Parts: sequence; structure tokens; C-alpha cells
Amino acid sequence: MGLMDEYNEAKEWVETSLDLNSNGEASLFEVNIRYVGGLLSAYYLTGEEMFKRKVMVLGEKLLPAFNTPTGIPRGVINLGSGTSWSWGWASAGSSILAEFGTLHLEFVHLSELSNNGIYTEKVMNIRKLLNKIEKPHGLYPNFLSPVSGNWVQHHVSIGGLGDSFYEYLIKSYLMSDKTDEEAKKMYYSALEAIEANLVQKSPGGLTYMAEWRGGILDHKMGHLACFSGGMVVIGADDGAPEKRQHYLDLAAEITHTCHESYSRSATKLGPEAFRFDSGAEATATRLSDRYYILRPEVIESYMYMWRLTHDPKYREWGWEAVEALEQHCRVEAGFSGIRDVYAQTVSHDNMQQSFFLSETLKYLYLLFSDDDLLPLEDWVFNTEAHPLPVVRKSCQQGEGGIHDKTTSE
Ligand code: DMJ
Repeated sequence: MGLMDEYNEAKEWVETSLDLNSNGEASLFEVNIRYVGGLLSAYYLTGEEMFKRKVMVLGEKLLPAFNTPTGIPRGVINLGSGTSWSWGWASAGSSILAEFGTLHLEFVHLSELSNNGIYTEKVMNIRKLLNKIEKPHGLYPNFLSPVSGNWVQHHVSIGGLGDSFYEYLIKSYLMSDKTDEEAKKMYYSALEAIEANLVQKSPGGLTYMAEWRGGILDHKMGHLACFSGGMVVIGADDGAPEKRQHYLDLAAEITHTCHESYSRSATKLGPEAFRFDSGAEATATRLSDRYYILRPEVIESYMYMWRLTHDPKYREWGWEAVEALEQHCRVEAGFSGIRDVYAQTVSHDNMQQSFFLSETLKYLYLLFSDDDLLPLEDWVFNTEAHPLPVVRKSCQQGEGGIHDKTTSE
């Protein structure tokens, strides 16, 4: 973006003030997607060795979390002491699918940069277990025990707790220069199971992805699940040829539904969760679901849909979001989340989440940029929108490539 003063200030801060030894509770998943992903991107975009040194130090500090009987990492780490434990709120000490399933892209790059296969081994071990374990109706439940390696509950969601696991399957394939056949297979089988069990059409004709609780559908879609329009469209080309148009249509329908969740509110911003039951169609029915915390997922799908279809409506929808953000979320010191998207007079929550800068604004910027800015053939965005380069076949590590080495065990 040419913001060199801001960049230099941030670089100086990372160099002198970023504390990688802090004692306290940190989420392995958040540290990975925000810090590891951010540092890797900064390195790849600038070639500045300092970012590489920092990310190498940080990567090593994450490894103790994998010391469990199954190798499935626990959710919480202390970077200072190297101890790790499970989230208190996750039932029976379980680990969460979207957390241990959202490490692959960053860990492959940690192995690439360090020339040390340990990171790739850790994530391939997770994949091996997920491949082996029985899946109800081909679906992946959200909670798994890092001790027994069994599912803990049968709750399945494309939104919170599940979301980026699916995203990382197709992105692992794309980032491997389309060599990671195992990730490809897992992605399309998972999508088939999602379509067979979760994808629904509302009486008003809106396509949505419901949640699944032990076989019973909850007709709700979280804002988080709206990333799936983008996910389905980036995978449309590499599925079975006869399914290509179907995937393009599904991606467009989901993105349309998510846009409806915005356009049916007074602020033209979407709620945290919207429902399709008791007469509701893409609207929140509970007070507690009415907030908007500057999340990116809907705009993320507009960006991918624009890049892959060039239908101008995605830029129009993106611009509607820009206007709504300006009108309702801009405050003196930046931007703030709002407590109720259906109230004309907004109440701010006094919080600017870091994903607003790294994702929401970045996806908007890309939506209005030319396709050759971070082209999708060369870059894959991690789940926090930090761009990582495709690892070209000719550069992959080891005899026969990074993937062959670890899947054969
Ligand atoms: C981001 O931190 C990531 O996109 C994550 O995968 C889930 N959603 C938040 C932003 O909403």
C-alpha cells in the first residue's frame, strides 16, 4: 500500500519490543495465525531477515504443545515456560478442530525456512489421525481428545470451532503447487459430506450451511461461516470437472445469503449469527447474536468471488460495507464494533479487533485492486489474511517433496 512510515515503525517495534517470552495464557491457534502468519508474511513480502529470525524463535516455542499421547496439540500455551494445557471450557480436556486443524500452512513454511522437517511432521501427524479416525457421515466433529484421539462430542460446524480446518485443506493443496493430493482428497470428501448433511435452502430460497448436533440440524449460520463462499470458489476449479459449475453456483449462493444478512439490517452490517427458523430468514432472532465486531468473512467472500468471477456486484456489495463501516463503526481513534446491527443509533463496544486491519481492510483493499496485486496463483492467504507464497514444486524439500516424506509413514 506504500505506507512506508507505518511499516518502518511497526518493523522497529517487532525488532525491539515484541516479547516472545511472555508468561501467561496464549492460544496456540491465535499465536500461529496472527503472529507466525504475520511474521512469515512480513518476511516474504520484504525479505527482511529480522522477521525470519523472530518467526524461527517463535516456531520453536510452539512445539511443546504437541507433546501429548496422540500428537494432537493442546489449545493453550505459555510461551515463557513452554507449558501447555487444554481450554477449561472445552469439554473433557478436548482440543478444537479449527485450532489444531489450522496450523498447516504456517508450519509448512516454518519447515521451508528452517530446513527442519519437524514442523511439517507435526501437522502431518495431525492429518494422519484425522484420516484414520471414523467420521460420522463423513463429517468432522469440533472436539477431539488429545489423549485418546477420539471425538468428544458430535457437534459439527462450518462456523466457529470448525471453520478454518476446512479452509486449510483446500489452501494446503493450493499452497503446495497442487501436489498435496491427500489434502485435496480430504477437502472434496469433506465438502461432499457438508453438502449432503448441512447445506440447506430456506423457504425464501436462500442457501445456507446449518450446524449439526448429533444428527439434529440447528438452522443457524454464524458470521464466521460466511468465509465458506470464498473457500468454495477457490476450490471450484480443481474438483471433478462436472462439479465446477456446481461449486461456482454454491459459492455464489452462500455469498448472496451472507450479503442478505447484511442488507436486512438497519446498519447494513451483519449480525454475529443469523437463523432460518421460526419465520427468520438470514436475521438474528436472539439479542445476544445481534452484534458486529468488525469481522471480515463476508467481505472475504466478496473478494474471492470478485477475483474469480469479475461479477461487478461483489464490488458493489463491498462498497456498501465500506459505507456502513464509515457510518456506524468509525470513531475518533479508529473503528469500533457495534452491539446491535438492527439499531439505527449504534452503541459502540469500544474495541477494534486486530483482524479488522489484517483481514477486513486488507480484503476490501484487494477487492478494489487489480488481480495482479498478490495474484491468487502465487499467494495463499492464511486464515488471518497474511499472504504466504505457493511453494513451487521445484523448491519443495526432501526427496520427492515435503508431502511424500511424511504421508508414507
Ligand atoms: C479471524 O481471526 C480468523 O479469520 C479466524 O479463522 C476466525 N475468524 C477471525 C475473524 O472473524
